[in-house]
Amino acid sequence: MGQGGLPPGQRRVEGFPRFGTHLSKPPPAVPVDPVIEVRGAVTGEFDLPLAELSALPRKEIRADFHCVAGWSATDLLWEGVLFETFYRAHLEPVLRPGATITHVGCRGLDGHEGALTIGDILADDVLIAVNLNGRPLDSDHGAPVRLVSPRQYGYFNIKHLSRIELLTAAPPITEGPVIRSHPRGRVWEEERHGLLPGRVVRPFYRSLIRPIRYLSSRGSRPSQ
Ligand SMILES: Nc1nc2c(c(=O)[nH]1)N[C@H]1C(S)=C(S)[C@@H](COP(=O)(O)O)O[C@H]1N2
Ligand SMILES: [Mo]
Repeated sequence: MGQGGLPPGQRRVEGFPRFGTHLSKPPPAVPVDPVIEVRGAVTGEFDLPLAELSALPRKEIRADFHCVAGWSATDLLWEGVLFETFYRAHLEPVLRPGATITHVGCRGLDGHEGALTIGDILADDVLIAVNLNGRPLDSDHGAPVRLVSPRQYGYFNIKHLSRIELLTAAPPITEGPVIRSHPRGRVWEEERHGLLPGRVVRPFYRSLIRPIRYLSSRGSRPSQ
């Protein structure tokens, strides 16, 4: 175990900074009638209005949040719909007959994306989160909704979730060998990197925290 009950190689930060591959780009505007685009191995692709989420039961999760670069925000309270509940209600009934889903590709309004294995995304603590600490998600943290998978590094916790693709095979690797994200990114296994042991890349990733935090805060929009 790492510092103070954190996963290996993680250090606690104060608060919950905006951080991401978006760097200093401001968060995307929330559409007037947001949808989740459902694509891939379904009988017919469709756009599901986010308003439909409110018909599903809500769940609260208290969890720490771990970025692969090495910072952790602790004791966050998320509220939303369990991804599994959403999957059973809206995706399972429309799967292409005979298709075996191995991964679910998720994408945000800003284009950030990642594919979780079906087992990881159906875990009992993975949410489509609507609220953070009792308030609607602000644009820094993923408005209108984001994926929250506390046992995986931040890069799988896709903000501004707007597209889901049901996949029958692992997606092709598009990153180069240096910054190669691990295909599962489980925090307790320290799966930081696709090719190198997590411990080895710690110092390099850690050196990215300050510049990325600085840039990300520059793009931050004051919350309403
Ligand atoms: N849409 C989107 N989601 C994203 C990112 C991003 O750039 N765009 N960055 C990821 C990374 S690397 C991290 S560490 C977390 C940071 O979440 P936060 O900004 O709410 O702290 O968001 C993740 N989800
Ligand atoms: Mo991250």
